[in-house]
Amino acid sequence: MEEWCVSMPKIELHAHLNGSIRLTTLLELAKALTENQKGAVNISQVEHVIMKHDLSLTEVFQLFDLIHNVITDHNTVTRITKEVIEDFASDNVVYLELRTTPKRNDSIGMSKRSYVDAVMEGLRSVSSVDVDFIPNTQDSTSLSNLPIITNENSRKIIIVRLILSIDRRETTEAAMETVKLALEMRHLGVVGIDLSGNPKTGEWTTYLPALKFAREQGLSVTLHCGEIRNSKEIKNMLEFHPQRIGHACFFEDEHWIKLKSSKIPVEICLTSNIRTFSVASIEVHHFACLYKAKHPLVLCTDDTGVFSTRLSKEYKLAANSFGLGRWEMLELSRNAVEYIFADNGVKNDLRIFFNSVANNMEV
Ligand code: 6MZ
Repeated sequence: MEEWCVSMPKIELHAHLNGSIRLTTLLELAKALTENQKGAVNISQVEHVIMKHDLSLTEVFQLFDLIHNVITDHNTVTRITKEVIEDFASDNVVYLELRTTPKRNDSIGMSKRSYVDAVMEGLRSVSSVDVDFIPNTQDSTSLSNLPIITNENSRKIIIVRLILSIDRRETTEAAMETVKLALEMRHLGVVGIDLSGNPKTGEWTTYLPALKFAREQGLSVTLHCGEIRNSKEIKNMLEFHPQRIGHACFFEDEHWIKLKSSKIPVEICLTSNIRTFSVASIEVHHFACLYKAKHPLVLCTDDTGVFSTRLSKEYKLAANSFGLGRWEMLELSRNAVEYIFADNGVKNDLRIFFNSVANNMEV
C-alpha cells in the first residue's frame, strides 16, 4: 500500500511554499544567520519548535514568523522553491499548485514582484525533473509527450502553477496589489488567489474588494475557510462561492448543507488538521462524511515541512483510516483534475494521462 501511495500519480492543490521548506534547510539557514540577523531569531527556539510534534494553530503561526525571519533574500526564496518542487516530484506529484504570499521587504530591495520572480527562478532552476510552468499557447503540456505512463526509467515531469496568497494581516490595498500582480503574471503560470494566514487575525471582508476583482478578471479563488469556529464568516465565505475552499473543519449543520448543495471542492489536509487540533482525531475527520457523500474533495499536504508530511503519506493515512483501496485512491487523485485552476489544455492532458494509468492498472 505504501509503495502504491508513493508510485501513483498525484495532484497537489494546497501547498504553501514556505511551509513546505525542508527542515534540514530551515535549520541550516537559521544557523547561518549573521550575528546581526540573529537578533530576530533564537536558534535554540527554532530547534525546539521544529522538533515539537504537535503544534497548536497559534504555535504554527509563530513558526511561520520564524521561517519568514530566516528566509531573508531572493536567493533563498529561489533555493526553497527549487527544493520544494524536487520533493513533490520525487513523491510522484504530476500537477502542483504551489501557493505563496508575495512579500515586500524594502530593506533588502524586495518587492512583491521581485519575490515572485525569485520563485519563478526556482522553478526554472530545477534540473532533476522537467518542470512545466509556463502556460503553453498550443494548449498542451509536456505530459502530452509521455508515451503512456511514466515508469522508473522515464524522466519525471511535473506541471506547476502558482497561486498568490493574501495574508489576513494585510490591508485591502496590499491585497489588491497582490491580485494585480497575479493578473500581470498570468502568462507566467499564475492561476489564482488564496486567502490564508492566521484565521484568528483580521476580518475576511477586508479582502472582499480584492477577491471580487480577482474573480471579475477571471482568476480562480480559494479561501481558507472554517479553520476556527466562526459561523458568520464560514456562511459568508460559502455565499461568495469561491472555486475551492481549504480545511472546512469547524462547519456546523447549516454550513454542511450549503457546502454540499454548492459542490465547492474542499482541499483536505488531514495531518495538518490533526496536528493543529482543528479536528479531534482522524476517526472523526470530515473527510469520511464528504467522501461518502461523493462531495468534490482533494487530499493535500498544507505544509510538508511544518507538519513533516508528504502527499503519499496523506493518501496512506486516508487509506488506513477510511479503508480506501488502490483503485479508490487513484480515483480520488484522478477526480482532482476537475478542480485544478489551470486551463482546459492542462486538464485534458491530465485526464488522458490518468486514463492511461487507470487502464494500465486494470490489465
Ligand atoms: C492558514 C496558512 C496555513 O505564503 O510564506 N499558511 N494559513 N492556515 C494554515 N494552516 C496551518 N499554513 C500556511 O507560506 C507560509 C504562509 O502560508 C500561510 C500563512 O500565511 C503562512 O505564513 P508562504 O509561502
